[in-house]
Amino acid sequence: MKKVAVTGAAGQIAYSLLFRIAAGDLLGREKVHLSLLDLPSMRQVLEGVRMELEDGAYPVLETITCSSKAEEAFEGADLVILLGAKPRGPGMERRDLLSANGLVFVEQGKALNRSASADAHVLVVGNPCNTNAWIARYFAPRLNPLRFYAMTRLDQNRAIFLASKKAGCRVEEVHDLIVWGNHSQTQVPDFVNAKIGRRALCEVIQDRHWLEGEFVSQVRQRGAAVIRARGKSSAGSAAEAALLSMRSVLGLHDMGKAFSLGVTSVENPYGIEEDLIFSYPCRGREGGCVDVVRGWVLDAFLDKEIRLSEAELVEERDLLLREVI
Ligand code: NAX
Repeated sequence: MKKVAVTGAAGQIAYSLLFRIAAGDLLGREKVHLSLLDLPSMRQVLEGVRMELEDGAYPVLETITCSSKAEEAFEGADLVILLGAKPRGPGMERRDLLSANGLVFVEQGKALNRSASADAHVLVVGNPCNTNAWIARYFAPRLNPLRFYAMTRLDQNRAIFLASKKAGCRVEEVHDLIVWGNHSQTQVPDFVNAKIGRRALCEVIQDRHWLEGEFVSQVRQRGAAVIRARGKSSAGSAAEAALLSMRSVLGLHDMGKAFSLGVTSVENPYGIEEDLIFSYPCRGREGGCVDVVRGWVLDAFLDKEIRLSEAELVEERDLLLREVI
């Protein structure tokens, strides 16, 4: 049995994610203990979520616990999915959001350090997810630093869909289309190393102007477009991406294939600052964890964009070091 702790469990991504975990979409037939964490003000909503999970009568769902205390919720957790974060309020600048969530992730990092399994895999979804993952890792030195991840899989999936639509092919024919860098407006969808079937994506979609312009910008803007259309941010697609990220990390999905994930890269082959949680082409490793895929070509366009994303992450980290930590 695995204990899966989910924060922000009364929120909208959780409402798409928890029932799928209970149905076995994360761990197959392995039994699950779901540990749900949200703020004290959400206790009643969380209780309703628990009731609905019970009403699903899911065979793999062994136990459900609800808490508003992080240390209690993370106790012995094997897998941790951090959805809970402060949303950006009216008039709030990105730096205010960074500081507000910085404080949340300092506390959650400390709580993970005190009570989670030392081998836990920790996936951060709550934004700004790369820097939040960096803080949680910083304050949880007892845990394996290579098992802190930031979710960029939704960006990858958005890029795959868009490229397949343009090329007129099926989504599963698109390979190695990953996203580099920060989960933000500086993220870099990599059309240079991507393939469609056995051919380079750039051979199939020869319109370089579209790739560098509209393609990159549509992937970056897709989250905002969903908010404009739905009045709420992506939830179903985010839950799918969270499941895929965890399954890939555990070696249950995409073995041998490249996927996007924000990770700490030791002996980084691309010259990115190693301390950052940066999205790379990753590959699952037998027994869990991931390796950064080596040998990808960064042409002048990619290199320039990737350095901008790196600079943004350095700035976010340094702001936190100055103002929060
Ligand atoms: P919701 O506002 O629906 O839910 C967030 C939940 O977190 C709320 O129930 C809130 O009470 C709880 N919460 C806040 N602070 C908490 C804390 N300190 N401890 C425990 N719980 C806490 O947001 P939702 O739509 O579910 O999105 C969750 C997060 O995912 C947001 O930060 C959002 O920006 C981020 N996203 C990240 C994506 C990614 O690709 N990395 C894409 C989807 C999403 O935008």
